[in-house]
Amino acid sequence: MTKVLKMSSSSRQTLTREADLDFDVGRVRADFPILRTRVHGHDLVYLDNAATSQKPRAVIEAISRYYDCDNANIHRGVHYLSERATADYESARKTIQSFLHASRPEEIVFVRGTTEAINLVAQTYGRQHIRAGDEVLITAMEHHSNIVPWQLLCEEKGAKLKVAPINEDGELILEEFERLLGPQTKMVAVSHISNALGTLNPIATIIKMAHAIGIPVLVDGAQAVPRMPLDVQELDCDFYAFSGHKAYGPTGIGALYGKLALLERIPPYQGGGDMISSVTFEKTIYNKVPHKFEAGTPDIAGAVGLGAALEYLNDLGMANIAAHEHELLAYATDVVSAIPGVRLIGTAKEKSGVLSFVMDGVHPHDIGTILDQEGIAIRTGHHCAQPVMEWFGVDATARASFGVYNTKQEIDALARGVEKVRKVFA
Ligand code: C6P
Repeated sequence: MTKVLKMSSSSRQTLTREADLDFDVGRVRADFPILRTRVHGHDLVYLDNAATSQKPRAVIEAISRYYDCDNANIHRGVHYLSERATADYESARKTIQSFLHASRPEEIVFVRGTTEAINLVAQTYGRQHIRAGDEVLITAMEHHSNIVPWQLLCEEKGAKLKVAPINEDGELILEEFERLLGPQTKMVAVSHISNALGTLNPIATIIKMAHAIGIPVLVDGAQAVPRMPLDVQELDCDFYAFSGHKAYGPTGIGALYGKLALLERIPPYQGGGDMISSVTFEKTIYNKVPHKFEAGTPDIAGAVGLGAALEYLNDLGMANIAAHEHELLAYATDVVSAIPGVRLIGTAKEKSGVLSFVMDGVHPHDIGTILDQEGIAIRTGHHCAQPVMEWFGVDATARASFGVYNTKQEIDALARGVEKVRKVFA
């Protein structure tokens, strides 16, 4: 049941129009010191970008420069370093704003990553708006981070988690999704790109459908931010969550975009320093958005590193990155699916960045271990998306995921490795 990935002619035309044909992967690779690592006597082939991506020198140096020259706590001191650190942190917020095309920096809340962003929305907007009998609508391909926070909320409130089904290619069945939207639905939460299947969801259509009956939409953008141009205003999503570490930035930092009017109406997530404007034992007045959601000393160096990562991606051009990864995925789909005994898991027409597969008679962990001996890093397991694994009738898959620095030669190495696995288990 393998299929060759296709891209709609309109998306392909857009990418071709905007992509710069000079995208030079050799130059990009030179920006990533870790790619020179040798693994078990082989050049590293890093194909685990959906788990976390490697960091360009620009990011490593920005973090190091921050600690060398600017380190202090932010929003608190009047001294020189504190002002510099505050300026660095707020400038990173502006970089994220412009990367996502949000209308104002106040719409960007720093969080630890996608997981924290979704929990923040569930525990603030969700607790404020969802009551017994209400419904939260997600899809069957969500990551646990976009399932469990809603389950926790539904348990607390006596609400129901509804799951829109997918077809055998791993595509959302839009008519079913629309049928499940109803007067009880109070929130929709959907991944932009599935980490387990690579499916690129029709987010703009989903948002229009939900908004037609006044329901807000949270988009889990963990896999989309590093892979495609984004415009949250054009999408008109209410919340957009992502992690820095998948977008070539550091771990421990990410961002939540929220429409300003929504963020202003919802209560804080955590209490502590910096999220207040005044405190007495009787009453606390909260700080303004976005600081209301950023209690305690944040990951300042992380924010600086994330800002540097998004600037780096902007310099490469997101349309170039999307076109490059599309080419890699199409090539990998062809060569890996041609190997006897391989079955792709996730064959949506619109896909990005991720090739998940299983092999007859071989556990995915064995595929990963044999590939590691060849210097090839992939992820094996359920990818924190157990319900979608169950839907496909597998416990786990082997998953190669691509990034800006990957090449067709590396995919050839992957194919040779998979061929070797097949022979070992023949
Ligand atoms: N997926 C993967 O290997 P955090 O851990 O908060 O940075 O991101 C969570 C998350 C949420 N949504 C999607 C679609 C994701 O892919 C992830 C992280 C990694 O696929 C680690 S499980």
